[in-house]
Amino acid sequence: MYLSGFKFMLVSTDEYTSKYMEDNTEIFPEASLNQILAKIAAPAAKAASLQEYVVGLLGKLDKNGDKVLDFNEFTDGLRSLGIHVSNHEEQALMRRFDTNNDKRISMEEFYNVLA
Ligand SMILES: [Ca+2]
Ligand SMILES: [Ca+2]
Repeated sequence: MYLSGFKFMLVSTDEYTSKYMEDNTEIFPEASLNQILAKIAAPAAKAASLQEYVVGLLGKLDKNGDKVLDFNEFTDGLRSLGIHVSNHEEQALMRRFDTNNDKRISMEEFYNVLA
């Protein structure tokens, strides 16, 4: 009886811990994500319009010229903007931008998140 009770407690602690971490990863990056988005959008203030800034920026970041950003182009682009983020934040940002979930960020998707 004691042993099975002990085992049960371990299982529930693990479940509690992973649930807690899941909840936390949802809450923690959200605030920092918005800060990163603000940094990405900041230079738009110097451009004629946000649209012009996004077109110019994606032109620079789109290394293979297919008019969309893949994950590597996106993360290299963040670094070239001087924005340093964790792997976790890169993933979260990619999910935020890639609204149709095709693993590519189109100009429209990029614009809509910053607008
Ligand atoms: Ca590309
Ligand atoms: Ca997409």
